[in-house]
Amino acid sequence: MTARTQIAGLIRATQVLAIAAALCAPLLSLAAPKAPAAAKVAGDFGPPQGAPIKAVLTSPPHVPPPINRKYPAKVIVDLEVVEKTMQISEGVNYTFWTFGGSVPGSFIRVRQGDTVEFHLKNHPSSKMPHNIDLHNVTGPGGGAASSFTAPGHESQFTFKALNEGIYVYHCATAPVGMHVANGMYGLILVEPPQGLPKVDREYYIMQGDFYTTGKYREKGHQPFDMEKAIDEKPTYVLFNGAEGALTGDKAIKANVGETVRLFVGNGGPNLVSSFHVIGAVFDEVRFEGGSNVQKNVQTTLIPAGGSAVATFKATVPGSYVLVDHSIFRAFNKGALGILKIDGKEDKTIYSGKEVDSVYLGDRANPNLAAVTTATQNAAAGKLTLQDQIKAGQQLFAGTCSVCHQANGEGLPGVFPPLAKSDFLGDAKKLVNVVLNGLSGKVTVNGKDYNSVMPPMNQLNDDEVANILTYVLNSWGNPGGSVSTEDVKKVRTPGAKAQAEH
Ligand code: HEC
Ligand SMILES: [Cu+2]
Repeated sequence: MTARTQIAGLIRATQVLAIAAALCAPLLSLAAPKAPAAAKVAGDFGPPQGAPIKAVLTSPPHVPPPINRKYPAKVIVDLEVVEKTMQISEGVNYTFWTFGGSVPGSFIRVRQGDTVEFHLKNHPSSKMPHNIDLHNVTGPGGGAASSFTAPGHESQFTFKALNEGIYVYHCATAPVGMHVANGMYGLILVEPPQGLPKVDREYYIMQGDFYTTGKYREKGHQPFDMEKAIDEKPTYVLFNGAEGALTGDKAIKANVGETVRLFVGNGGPNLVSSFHVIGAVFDEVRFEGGSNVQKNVQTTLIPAGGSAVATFKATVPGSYVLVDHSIFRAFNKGALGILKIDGKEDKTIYSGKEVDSVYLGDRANPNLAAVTTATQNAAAGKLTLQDQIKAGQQLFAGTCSVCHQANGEGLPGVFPPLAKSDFLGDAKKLVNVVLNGLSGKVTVNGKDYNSVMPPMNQLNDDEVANILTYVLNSWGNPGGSVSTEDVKKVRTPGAKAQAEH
């Protein structure tokens, strides 16, 4: 340690002491009343009043209406666990375990001081027992200990909502990670007695990571992969349990001038989320779902098993992309949604001209139905050239078109053309370019290019085959087709070594 750092250390130590002394008095006086009493409004923690009320539960992205009640009540929550197969991505099915039939589970909204009588049912068709741990519950296991429920059974427990805030709930039945990874989480909002400030729109968004034995977008029914889950290597990172849950027709909406409140949770089980809306600043974030407000936030960190409330004003119309800013998750694992703001442009704030494709690529149009059709027909042994071309066209957009352009013309001196390219040779050579990339000098139609095409090996064999078939049959190219088998041979390391020798 040098003399200078020693002195700096000493100064820091004395500063800390001084600050501690200054803080001591107020800390002591704060410590006297118990936590709930600080936010207490007369009578709010007394016995429930009036007739029992049945809680309104909503599936994402919807949020139950504000409570607007002036007294604490007995609130009955009826939640049923259902194990069901749903689409996790276009043409990809997954067997989710759900609270209320959706991932994330039903949104629950109560008022601070309410006495909540919780009924957890487990559907008779379930294969597993389940329970619930609500992070706002003060008591062992957050309710988990009292709610273990076998298939076809129901359990009941009661808790008082002592703390206001937005809280995660989740299943806590062993193996806990597996239950959470299968979608068993949701949010419960405990409103303060006076309610939350009024806004125009409220939405419910929850991130989760998913682990399938097949690769990203590999079609068909995909089982859970325990090994990937333990290694924390998700195949999908998603908002609201499915790729496309918040894009296209399902985008969340607002109008210019409106205030939007997002209740954002992160179920995990493994990843923390760097939640961000591209092109917007959150005016306020209640970070970690707690009572403090941070203003003017670009990206808010949401821990696994944590939440946040982000509020902002819709000012400029257009499509705003919701992402986990750990950005490969957004573009290669699905963590992407859209908030569509309609209304009049305000040129003083933004000049206008919206180009979806800057960020979205093929995700601007989430409908990759032709890709699914091609995969299904291939499995059934009746894949046609037309199926391949149609699927390839959808995949080319946003994958290859970024560089080679939608019309295949490329960009002079930078990206060579694919339209009427004299480079397009046999299938093996083309597959090699896509899977392994290309660098160094190449001559296409008499012009030299000396640049780098990155490997596109994130595409699966079907996708590469369909894209290349589309390229071969477009823009006056000679035709022909590339099969999944052709791609498989080049991808297999042994085959590749052979091809190179
Ligand atoms: C990031 C930009 C980029 C993307 C994306 C890209 N390429 Fe390329 N591609 C290039 C560049 C640059 C070259 C020339 C490389 C060189 O100079 O060695 C090239 C060369 C090629 C060639 C050989 C030359 C020609 O024009 O015929 C083919 C075929 C090709 N790319 C196909 C594709 C296909 C199919 C996709 C989509 C799966 C794709 N590329 C995605 C940049 C890209
Ligand atoms: Cu469970």
